[in-house]
Amino acid sequence: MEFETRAIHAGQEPDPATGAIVTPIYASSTFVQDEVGVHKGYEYSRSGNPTRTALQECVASLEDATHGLAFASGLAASDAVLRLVLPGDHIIIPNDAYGGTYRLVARVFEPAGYAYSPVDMTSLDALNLAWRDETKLVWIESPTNPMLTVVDIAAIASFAHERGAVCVVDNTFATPYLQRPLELGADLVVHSTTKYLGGHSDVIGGFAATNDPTIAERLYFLQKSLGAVPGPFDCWLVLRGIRTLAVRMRQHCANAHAVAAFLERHPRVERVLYPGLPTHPGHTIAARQMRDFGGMISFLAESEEEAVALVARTRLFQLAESLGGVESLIEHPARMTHASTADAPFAAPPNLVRLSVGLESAEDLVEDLERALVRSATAAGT
Ligand code: P1T
Repeated sequence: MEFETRAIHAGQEPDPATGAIVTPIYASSTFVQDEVGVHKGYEYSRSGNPTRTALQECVASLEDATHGLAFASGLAASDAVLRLVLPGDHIIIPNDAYGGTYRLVARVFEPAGYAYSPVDMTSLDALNLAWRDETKLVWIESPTNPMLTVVDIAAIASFAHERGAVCVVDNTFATPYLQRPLELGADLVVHSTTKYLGGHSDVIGGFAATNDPTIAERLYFLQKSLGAVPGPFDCWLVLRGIRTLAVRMRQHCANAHAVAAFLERHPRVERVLYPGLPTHPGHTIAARQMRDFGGMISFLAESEEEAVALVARTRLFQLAESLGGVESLIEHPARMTHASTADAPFAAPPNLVRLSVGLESAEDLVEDLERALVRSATAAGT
C-alpha cells in the first residue's frame, strides 16, 4: 500500500468492541486478567497500551520497519537508543547535531563513561579520522538542525557496518514521507513526533523504529524499564496528525521552496541554507535520498544584532522554539534551541535565523519576511 493509505489505516482498524472508526483513547493504567497471566494482550500501560500500539504500528509502517516504539519525547527516544551501547563505548554525533542531542550525549552520557566525538559527516575522511576501536554507534541527522547539512546516509551506514557499529538516523526534519533511512541501510530511525508527525504544535512525543529484532527486543525492555512512555491521549494526537502527514509535507515543501527562493534574492540575507536550492552543497545527495527538501530553512543575517531584531519583527512567523506545525515559526538558534552548544566549537552561528515554514499562504509568508527585512534595513540606516 502507498504511504498516504498507510498513514490513515496502518494500525488503525475500526475498534473491535464498538466499530468506532477512530482509534479510541484507552485511558486505562491497567487491564483486567481472567487468570494470572491470561489477558487480552495488555497488562499495565507502561508496558503496553492499545492507543500506543496503534501509533507504534502506524509509524513503523511509514518507516518500513518491523518494530516501532513510542516515547514521551524525542529526547526520551534518543536516550533509550543511546543506551543500546555501553559505558566505555564511543559514539559519533554530527558536529551540528540538534542542541538537545548534543547536551544529552555531552552532559549525560559522557559523565556516565561513554566517549563521543562530534564529526563533520559530510566527509567520510573525517569520520575515519574520528573512528576508534570502541566506536559502536554513529548518530546521523540529515538535514541537520539548524544548519540543514545533508549527509549521505547510505554511505555512512555501510561505513559503520563494515566497522561493526550501528547507524542511527534522527529523521525528524525529513519525516518518513520525504526520507526512509532504513531503506538506505540505517539500523534505527528516531523522531521527535512533537514536530511534523504530530504536526499541530499540541503534543510532545518521540519514536524509534528498526528492522532488527535483537535491537527491538532491547528497546522494548528499555521503554518499559526507563518508563518514558507517552500517555494514550498524546499517542492519539500524534496518530491524528499523521493522517494528514503526506498532504501537509507537500505544502510545507512547496511553501519552503517559495520562501527560500525569495530569501536567496534578498540583498540583506547573507546566505540561505535550504537543501532544495541547487547552490546548497548537499543538494545532489538530498535529491537522491529525499522525495523533496522539507519545510525548514535557515539563513544568515548580516549580524547577530540584526538576527535578534529580525526574529522579533515578523508577525506571521511567530517567535518560538520547535518546528513542524501548521503555523510558521522563526527563532534564533544560538540563543534559543541551540544555546546548549554555546560552549562547543561548533556552536550555532550568532547571525543564524531558523524558519519552520508552515501551511499559511506562501505569498503572505514572503510578504511578512519582506516587511521584516525592509524594516531591518531601515533600522540599519540604509
Ligand atoms: O523536543 P523533543 O520532542 O524531546 O525532541 C528532541 C529533538 C530531537 N531531534 C531533533 C532533530 C529535534 O529538532 C528535536 C527537538 N527540537 C526542537 C525543540 C527545536 O526547536 O529544534
